[in-house]
Amino acid sequence: MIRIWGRPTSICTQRVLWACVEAGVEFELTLTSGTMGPDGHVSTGAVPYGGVNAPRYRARNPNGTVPTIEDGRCVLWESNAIVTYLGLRYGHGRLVDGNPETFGRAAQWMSWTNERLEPHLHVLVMELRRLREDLRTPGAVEAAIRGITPSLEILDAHLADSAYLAGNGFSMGDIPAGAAARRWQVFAQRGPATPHLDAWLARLGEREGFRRHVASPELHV
Ligand SMILES: N[C@@H](CCC(=O)N[C@@H](CS)C(=O)NCC(=O)O)C(=O)O
Repeated sequence: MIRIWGRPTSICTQRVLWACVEAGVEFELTLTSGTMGPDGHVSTGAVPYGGVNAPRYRARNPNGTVPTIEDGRCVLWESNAIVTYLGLRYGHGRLVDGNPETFGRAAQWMSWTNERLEPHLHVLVMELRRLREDLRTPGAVEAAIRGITPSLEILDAHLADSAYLAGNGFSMGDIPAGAAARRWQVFAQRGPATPHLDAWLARLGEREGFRRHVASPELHV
């Protein structure tokens, strides 16, 4: 049993929860956040889950972000690092396949997701759902859609020739981008046609971890 601190609406936490299901790892989730609670974002007056400023939390994760995990004596933060750890420790044949090339390609798409997709998705979720209306920035949504479009096209072109991101089988590399693509799908008002990305998301939609922790639009508020 590992411990996870995070919140179900955090895309970084979703990666870890989904990876646990893939690897068959049992976990206990402690709801934790400095910015979001059951009723939404602090800017609207909602009360956050809290916990991130507690000295014991900061000792585990000095950034005060979520997620953080504890597995015995191993404490980790940074969701891609956690997914990688879960893959190497518990997910052989499910998240990693032992081939350095597949591993490298999976890691490549995981970093790429943080660089190319997440900043724009963060703007979309904040501007369309979370922030109090008078705090929103005119034009920010359009700029985020323009910003993310070339990367969605790169993803779509890659998936034209590859069933999954690191090859023909599912791997840890599909988790961050898959959760990001689902968030995009929930918020996409307009954007490029991405038939191969859509087909890949439909394949991911058949996976238990995705269904439980990523699929519902309520997890993207
Ligand atoms: N790169 C870090 C980002 C950590 C991060 O910024 N997490 C967000 C949620 S996705 C967070 O802590 N938000 C503030 C909060 O909920 O208190 C990771 O992947 O773990």
